[in-house]
Amino acid sequence: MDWKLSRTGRTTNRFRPVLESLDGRIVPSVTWTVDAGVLTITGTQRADTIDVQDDGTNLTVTADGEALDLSSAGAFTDVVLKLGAGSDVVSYTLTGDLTAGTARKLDVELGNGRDTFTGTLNGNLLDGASVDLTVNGGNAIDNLSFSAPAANVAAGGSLSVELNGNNGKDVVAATFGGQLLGDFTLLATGGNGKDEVSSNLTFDAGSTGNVDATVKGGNGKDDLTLMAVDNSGDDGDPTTTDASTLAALTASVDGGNGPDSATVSDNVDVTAAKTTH
Ligand SMILES: [Ca+2]
Ligand SMILES: [Ca+2]
Ligand SMILES: [Ca+2]
Repeated sequence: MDWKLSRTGRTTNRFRPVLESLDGRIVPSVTWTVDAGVLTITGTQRADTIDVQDDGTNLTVTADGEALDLSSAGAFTDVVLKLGAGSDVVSYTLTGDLTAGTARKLDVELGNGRDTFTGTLNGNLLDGASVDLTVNGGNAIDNLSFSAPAANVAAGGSLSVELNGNNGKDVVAATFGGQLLGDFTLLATGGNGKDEVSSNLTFDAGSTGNVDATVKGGNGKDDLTLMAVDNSGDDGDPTTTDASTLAALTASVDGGNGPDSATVSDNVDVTAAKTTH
């Protein structure tokens, strides 16, 4: 650049910096507190987007695209997310193996509004590690999903997932696949309204743990699925039928009130629903 031109062109400085005052900020933002080991993240009455990334040791929380600075939060064991009204979007992703002995507890209250929750385990639960996830959709049409397509649960570990659509026409879906040496508990409910609740579970060869899976439609005409594929005893020979090596497998579908339909595997008990195997 010609500096002489710059000097003479002062009044048309094209690099003028622009500063925006935050004093007049109208939109309230997500806040957090830590009390007695519980990190509570509170959303606004508008649409919030909260993403929780869990590398198996540490959590990184992003709210509306901005990372929350939790450096002063100290130690916490439980995370509570309260989203309030608005169409909120919440995601939790385990990106690595959950460290042995770690207890991860998340409680997500999506509140009013059409909300979306996506839970994903892309890692295993190592010895004695546990994930305890509870999601309530609250009122309105909610979409709740949990997916752990290849997540082994080691000895002494546990995976507990509760997804409640609550009021409104909800879509609730849970998927698990992996070798289970510990405990697996699932409760997926539609609540009031015409809901679609599905669960597809596969327990890989060598699984010796406990399975307790329940799908409930609640009021309204619901479309329910619970497939519990028990490959625990698979010896690799497709011509033989292998006995389960799971310590226990309890799986049930309860349609509740309304003309419900259930698609289930043979090991699922069905109450109050037209059943398709
Ligand atoms: Ca909100
Ligand atoms: Ca809701
Ligand atoms: Ca519902």
